[in-house]
Amino acid sequence: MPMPEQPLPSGAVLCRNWLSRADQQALLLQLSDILERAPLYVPRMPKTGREMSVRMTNCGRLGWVTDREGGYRYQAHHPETGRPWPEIPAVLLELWRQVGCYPAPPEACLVNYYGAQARMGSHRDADEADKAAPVVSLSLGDDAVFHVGGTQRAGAKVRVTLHSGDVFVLAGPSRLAYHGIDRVLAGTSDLLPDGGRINLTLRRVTMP
Ligand code: MD3
Ligand code: FE
Repeated sequence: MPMPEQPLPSGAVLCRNWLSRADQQALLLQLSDILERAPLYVPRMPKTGREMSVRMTNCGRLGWVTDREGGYRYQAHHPETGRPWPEIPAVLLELWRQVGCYPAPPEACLVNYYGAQARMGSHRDADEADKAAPVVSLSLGDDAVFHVGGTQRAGAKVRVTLHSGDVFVLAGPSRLAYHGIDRVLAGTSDLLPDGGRINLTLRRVTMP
C-alpha cells in the first residue's frame, strides 16, 4: 500500500504537475540560454570555504550567491563573469503571478543544479529583507526527496518526493521553516539530457 502524503506546514502548498512536459521542455530551452550567459559555479560555505555539492546560477535583477569571503548575499552580478544576471523568463514571472498571491514581482530566480550525489542540508531562507513574500519553487528533471520541518532545527520533519513539473509555494509560517534536499533519485526522469535535477526558486528580496 502506498503511504498517504503527510500534512505540510501551514502556508506550504505543493502543486503537482503544474507544468506539462511540453512546457518543461520549452522552459529548458530558455534555461540553456541562461546557463550560457551565466554559467553554473561552485558555491562555497562562508568562512570555511567548503564546496557545496549543488551548482548554482541565477536570473533576475538580484542573484543569491555564497563564497568564503563574502558569505551568503544577494548581488546584481555573476560572481565569476561579473556580468548582470539574465532576465527571468516570462513563464516564471507568470507562474509567480498565478500562485504567489503577492502584489510585487520576484527579483531573484536561483537556479540550483543537482547531480546524482548532490544534497542540500537543512537550512532556513533568511537573506531576504521581505519575509512576507512567498518563495515559489519549480522542480525539473530527476525526482528528489525534500524535507521540511518547523522553525526550530530540531523539530519533526515531513518528507515528500518532488517530481519534474511540481511547483512548491512557501508562504506564511512555512516561509521560515527548515528545509533541504536529502537526495536525488537518479534516472527517474529523462527531461535533462545528462540527468540530474534543476530547481528554480523565485524570491522577492527587497521590500516593494
Ligand atoms: C521550504 N532549494 O535554494 S526548493 C534553496 O530543491 C532551497 O533546490 C531547495 O532550499 C531545492 O534555498 C528546495 C523548495 C523550497 C524553497 C524555499 C523554502 C522550500 C522551502 C523556504 C521555506 C520552506
Ligand atoms: Fe532553501
